[in-house]
Amino acid sequence: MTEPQPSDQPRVRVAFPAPAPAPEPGGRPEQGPEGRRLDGVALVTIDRPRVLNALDAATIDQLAGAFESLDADPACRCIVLTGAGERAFAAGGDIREMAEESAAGLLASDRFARWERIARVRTPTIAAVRGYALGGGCELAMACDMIVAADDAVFGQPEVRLGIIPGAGGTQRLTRAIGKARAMELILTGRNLPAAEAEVHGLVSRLVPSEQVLPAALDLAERIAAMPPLAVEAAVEAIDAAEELPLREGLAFERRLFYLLFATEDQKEGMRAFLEKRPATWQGR
Ligand code: CO8
Repeated sequence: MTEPQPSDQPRVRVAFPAPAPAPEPGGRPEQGPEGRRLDGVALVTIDRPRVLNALDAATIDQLAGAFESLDADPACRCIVLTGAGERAFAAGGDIREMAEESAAGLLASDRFARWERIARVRTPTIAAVRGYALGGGCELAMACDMIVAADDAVFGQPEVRLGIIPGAGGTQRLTRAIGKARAMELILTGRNLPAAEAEVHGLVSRLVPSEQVLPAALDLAERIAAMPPLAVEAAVEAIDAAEELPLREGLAFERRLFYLLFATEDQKEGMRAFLEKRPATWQGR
């Protein structure tokens, strides 16, 4: 059995700018400091592979801190979140830690406030999922804006098997992503959802061979990071609003953001560059 990890030990690694993936197939982005870096892209890694990257309170705190610092840095245009090792993105909340919790303790510590800090960042986020994304791990992936999944990824909300229900958004985000009937079946039985099924039902944006998941997520992030930042931010805001607003209000919100972008230099530059048949240079203004 793994020894409990001291709570002051780092559980999250941040690389910004992220190293480019090694050129050979399946290479991980681990080459030396002289290697190419991806402009505007951050790579955040949950680093507890011995317990399949289980999410204890210290890990979530460190993740929230890392996401907020990157979000506050205008040079960071896209964040990729992944799990260390090949077996898991994250196998859920840390059951060893949770086993000792009480209702009063959870209420008093408002345990999920730190999870909300992760979902609230405005910089686009991509979960690169290899292996298990269960319980809190599935909820964390769904809190990201996009999920790139390996063909060996396994999603699921198995909480019912522990006598609880999802608490970090699983009943809400999974239902919105794959529909009520499927979410009911998965959450009430704790059945796992293999990657191929997750793709068919729209939970993941892209499915790739397992060794390609990080390169594919970093490539997607690099392409997003190269776009005009204010337009990207407005698009994320408008798409997020689609989950919360009635259609009429969502359309009105989208229209306002559309009009607002005509007050940016990037809109002038983007359209001028198109007409002059040259690449645009974005200012983020
Ligand atoms: N928490 C703590 N430790 C874990 C977790 C976890 N969620 N998952 C795996 N581990 C540990 C195992 O205990 C084991 O450690 P050790 O070597 O010390 O025994 C190590 O990781 C390797 O795991 P296994 O030996 O079990 O590996 P297998 O390949 O046999 O099985 C599974 C892999 C199927 C993923 C299995 O580990 C498993 O079922 N894990 C638990 C999955 C689960 O139930 N997740 C949901 C947890 S509840 C939740 O997420 C609610 C979140 C709410 C947020 C918190 C608010 C308080």
